[in-house]
Amino acid sequence: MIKAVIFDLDGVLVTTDELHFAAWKALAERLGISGFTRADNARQRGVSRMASLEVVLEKSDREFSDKEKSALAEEKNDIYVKSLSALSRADVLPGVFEFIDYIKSKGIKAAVGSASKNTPLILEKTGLADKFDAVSCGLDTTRSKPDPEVFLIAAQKLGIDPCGCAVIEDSAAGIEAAKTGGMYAVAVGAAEHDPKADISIGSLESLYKALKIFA
Ligand code: B16
Ligand code: MG
Repeated sequence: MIKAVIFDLDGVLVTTDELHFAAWKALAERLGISGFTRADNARQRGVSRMASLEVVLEKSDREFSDKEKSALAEEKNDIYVKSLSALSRADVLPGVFEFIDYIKSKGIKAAVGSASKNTPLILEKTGLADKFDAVSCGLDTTRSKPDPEVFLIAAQKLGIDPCGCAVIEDSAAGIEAAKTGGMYAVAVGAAEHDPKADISIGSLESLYKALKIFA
């Protein structure tokens, strides 16, 4: 029986996936890397900042030292964080507040499981901060998705066994992490049709509407 839902952040709760794309694209252009596309960005979903940087740098014909890579990751994060200044409740994806209230009315707990180190800032700016029983993010982890660590920490903070948790994810890395962690995996958005997911649906809003039919 599902006792908790662990929500991914970027691309599931909030539209920040688009802001990540814009910031990486700006960095790529600054480095003279042309042709950084949405297909490249799809490989950055759910994975850490440094792993995302590698996706950009593999399109370059020069090598970068570890020190240069750290500076580039920081440069991208500065661009990204600046773009978060305009973030508000309007950037929360459709159906999110309703879905969280719905599961809570059924006694099911809600947590966040995100690779992003900017999770606290994003939750605060979007009015989502007080909606969760636990938050696990890139600030808590040493390994990133597809390692299950971020979801296992969320389950631990909730005090619920992994097998009682359902993860909602928009990335292949996140779906794999949920399954490796022994959790139920729901694929939405960009991860729709992921063969590793237990169920797959276009959006959280569609999932909420489907649940309400049987409520
Ligand atoms: P940051 P999620 C992930 O968030 C993003 O999908 C991924 O593109 C990003 O690289 C990662 O967070 C790290 O984010 O640079 O803000 O620490 O989808 O796991 O909520
Ligand atoms: Mg995501």
